Amino acid sequence: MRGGSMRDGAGQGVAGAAGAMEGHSVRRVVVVGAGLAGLGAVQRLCGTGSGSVRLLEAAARAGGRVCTRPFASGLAEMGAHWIHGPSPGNPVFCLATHYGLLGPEAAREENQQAEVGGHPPLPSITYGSSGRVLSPQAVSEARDLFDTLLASARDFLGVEEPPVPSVGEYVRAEITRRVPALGGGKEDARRLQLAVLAACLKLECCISGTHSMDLVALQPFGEYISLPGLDCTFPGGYSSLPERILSALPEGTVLLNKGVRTIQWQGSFREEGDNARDFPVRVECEDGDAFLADHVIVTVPLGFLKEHHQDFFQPPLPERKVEAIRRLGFGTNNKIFLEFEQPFWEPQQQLITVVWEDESPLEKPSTDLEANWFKKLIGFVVLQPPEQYGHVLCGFIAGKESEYMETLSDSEVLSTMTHVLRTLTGNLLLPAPRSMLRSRWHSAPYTRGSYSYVAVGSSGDDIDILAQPLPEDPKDPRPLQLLFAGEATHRTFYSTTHGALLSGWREAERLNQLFETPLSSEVQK
Ligand code: 6YU
Repeated sequence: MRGGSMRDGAGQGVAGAAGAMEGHSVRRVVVVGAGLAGLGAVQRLCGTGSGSVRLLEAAARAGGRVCTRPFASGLAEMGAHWIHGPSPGNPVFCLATHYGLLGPEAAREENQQAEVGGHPPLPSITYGSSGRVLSPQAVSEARDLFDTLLASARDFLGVEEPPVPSVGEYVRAEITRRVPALGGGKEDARRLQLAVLAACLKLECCISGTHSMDLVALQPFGEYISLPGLDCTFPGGYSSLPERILSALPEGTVLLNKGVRTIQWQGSFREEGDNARDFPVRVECEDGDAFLADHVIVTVPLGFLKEHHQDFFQPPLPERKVEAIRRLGFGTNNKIFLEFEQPFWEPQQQLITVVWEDESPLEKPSTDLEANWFKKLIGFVVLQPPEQYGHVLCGFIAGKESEYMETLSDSEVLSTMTHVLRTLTGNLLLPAPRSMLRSRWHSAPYTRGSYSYVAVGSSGDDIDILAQPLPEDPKDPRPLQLLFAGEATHRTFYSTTHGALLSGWREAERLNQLFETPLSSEVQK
């Protein structure tokens, strides 16, 4: 696979991080994907000035699953919402603080030290499907039980033979054991407790980004680490972080609307008119442009890899990596923003949760998506303060029901949401929301879902296999041709922005270490 005519890119001399250093001895790096992993990688590579870097992004904007849009009188986070665990161990928190992007609340010591295990306590109200507000005591009793069961599901890490394969099966078995005692033995109270537990499982589906907790592996569940700190948001939008990183990069480093079609590796590619050097990797874009490189950091989402890995890499990835891609989970969690003329909630309420009172975690959920998709909605976060956002609720919905919602029109979603809220509040005259905006991460062609989880049949080892650079042979004379970053490659922080950022830094550091050694004669020939 020698030769090949370059219309653009490397053939023109790579600008960017070390454009001035461009020459035969400079390593060329291409990064694919401008989410936090890709931007983090480029940030670290540019910092050293030891190679030339290009970042290729398919979309018309950087940020990936960090995506802030204007909505109502404020902003809507279509993707990442909170910094999970904003404390000194969280690089997103540290970077955002360094750039001055967070509000004064987030900076408070008490905020950073709070241990909430990923479930920050917010003042909430729970509506039942019979159109009434449910007793806070009954709700919190069931939630406390669920939290206890979920915490115990984390104790199977390292256990050779867990009792059941999935978190869902484990939790249900534990609930079944406790059924006689639920609700103090009273039938109505027991039914309500079961309905709240069913709602807790749906919330956990949103957190894990999965259709069902029956798909989430029990044994490695405890490997995910929750950092201390009360989750916080970005007053100027989450996108202020990628934008800030982007603005500090040398001009010309990032190319938007540059979808990559294939990555050829283990090759020997030369630029037209330059026989002095060949490159092992050739990155071909959808528009026909091509970039030659010594190293490519691939940060495309696991959802994209699941769908395209076969054609995306030539030669195909080794079987071990293909199996890891297949086994790891990547599900959908979407948001539905609703703007109201006037709030129907009290000013102090920050969370509105929903319980379908006839449901039980011990019964099979309905598979009739058309009739029941909206029952997967867990409830709403109230965007605050109203002076900044307007009267806006942000609903969350995961799984196949969420994917089905993506196929509906805006007006269908809006009218269903209106119907749901009228049912829950018991107010059949509740005015319809004034406007609506929702995410559609499953349909997004360069994402194909929301974030990763460790699925039944996979383990943290699969995450490490996914992260392993290629070629696998450490003695290969042309090492680190393909490197892999992105949230799904972080063993303990997968599914988060800090996991994504750290993974990008990790791969940049891997290259920076290599760059400290001189180019081998093999590469220079
Ligand atoms: C967090 C949160 N959060 C809600 C929702 C979503 C996510 N996350 P990117 O996709 O960003 O970048 C890849 C780029 O590659 C992209 O720009 C593509 O266009 C591009 N690309 C693809 N193909 C290409 C091609 N062929 N050529 C060129 N370019 C190509 N995280 O910390 N706080 O509140 C949320 C939330 C609706 C969708 C989230 C949250 C996840 C993060 O958004 C996500 O991990 C990172 O942004 C990914 O960055 P990246 O660079 O890797 O990819 C036990 C246990 C439980 C485990 N879970 C607990 C944590 C729960 C996670 N939180 C979720 C909650 C919300 C609300």
